[in-house]
Amino acid sequence: MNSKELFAKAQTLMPGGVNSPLRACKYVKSEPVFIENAKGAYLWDVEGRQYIDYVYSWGPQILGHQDPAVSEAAHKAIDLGSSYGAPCFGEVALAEEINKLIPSMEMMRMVSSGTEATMSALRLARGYTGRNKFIKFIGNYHGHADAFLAAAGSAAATVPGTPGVPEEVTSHTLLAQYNDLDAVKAHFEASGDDIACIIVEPCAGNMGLVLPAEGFLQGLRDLCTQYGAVLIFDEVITGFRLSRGGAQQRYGITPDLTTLGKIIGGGFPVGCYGGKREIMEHMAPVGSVFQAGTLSGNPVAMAAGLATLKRLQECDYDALEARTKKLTDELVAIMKEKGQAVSLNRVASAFTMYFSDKPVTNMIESGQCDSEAYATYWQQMLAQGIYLAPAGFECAFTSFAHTDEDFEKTLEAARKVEF
Ligand code: KE4
Repeated sequence: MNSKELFAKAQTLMPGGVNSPLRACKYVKSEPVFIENAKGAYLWDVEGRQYIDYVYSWGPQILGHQDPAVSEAAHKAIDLGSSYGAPCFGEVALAEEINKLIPSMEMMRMVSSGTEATMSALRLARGYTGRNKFIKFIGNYHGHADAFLAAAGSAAATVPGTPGVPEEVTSHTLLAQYNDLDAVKAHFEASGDDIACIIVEPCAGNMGLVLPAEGFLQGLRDLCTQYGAVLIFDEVITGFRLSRGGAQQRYGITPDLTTLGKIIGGGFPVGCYGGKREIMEHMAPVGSVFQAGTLSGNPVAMAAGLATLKRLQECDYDALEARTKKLTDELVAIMKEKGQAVSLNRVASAFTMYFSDKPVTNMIESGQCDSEAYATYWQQMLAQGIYLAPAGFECAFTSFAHTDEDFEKTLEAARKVEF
């Protein structure tokens, strides 16, 4: 069956024909292509068409698809069994490697998704402080746990509200615009002694890429310290993407808890939350805050994640960042030659090109971008074999598998886009 036929059948079996809303390509007024396999920087669809990938499974495949060391580790692990439901070496090895690369994570727990990581971190912060309220930022997406579905980003940014989440649940969710430190201060002045935590994407990736303003993260750190609230960095995207130590290493701010996902699974379902030992020891079975998971610490996922982190220590982040900057600078120049007003946010190997003549520093400005222009751009780039995120509220990612020739082909395709 071709993609069209598969999509028609999929829609009779799954809502929207997908297992995650973004993949339905509604934002770009298109139907999805069904992928058959992937290798390095490339995807092939079920009709054999090749694409240069800039989605990389929404971030995990920073090494490129089927990195030999990661594949070998996963194959070796699966030959020893797929899941034990008991402690195994891989859990200890991956936790040790994460602790080495992110020292603030003195103690941690593996789960099976970023959502599990953030929902557990929130529960822990509430259990540790005995407080209920928490602060999140409009346009930040922390997965789909109820409490976070208030002005969330990513796919949630494209659906009006979220039926099914009781008002009582989100009544404890305090909102502020990203980069608006005064709004955060106001929340603490009003409810400081009932605010358990701030959860923040230290570099936002779910309203498109939005960088933290100078002093923003330090301001959050200081406020949490002042009011005894827990600072949670949601590094599901930024972890091992912005640097080998994530955003907290790049920006030099130490959170109390960190959540991870995506890259640490090497393409397998893994999430992780961790941080100060004193806080983490409130988790069962040591403490009384409960969280559990059948496949937490899955041995195959642990092996793939560990192989990924080991390989990343051989990779040149600065070189990839420089190459990504060169690509995006040229992309912007091409769009401007076409008379398209674009502004681009980039950090390390992640970027978003907004169809807007204004800088994008929060969700208000992101929402004012030209979504029609993005849909046109996306459709024509896909037709030329360039696979971009099918939504304007996402990041594009480069990988260590991208070659200069891939970037040149991407620019060539952009030159041919007609608006
Ligand atoms: P998962 O539950 O999807 O593994 O992770 C949730 C999550 C948590 N925190 C951040 C900062 C995230 O970006 C995510 C998930 N990211 C989206 C894309 N931006 C996943 C893709 C999708 O929903 O299909």
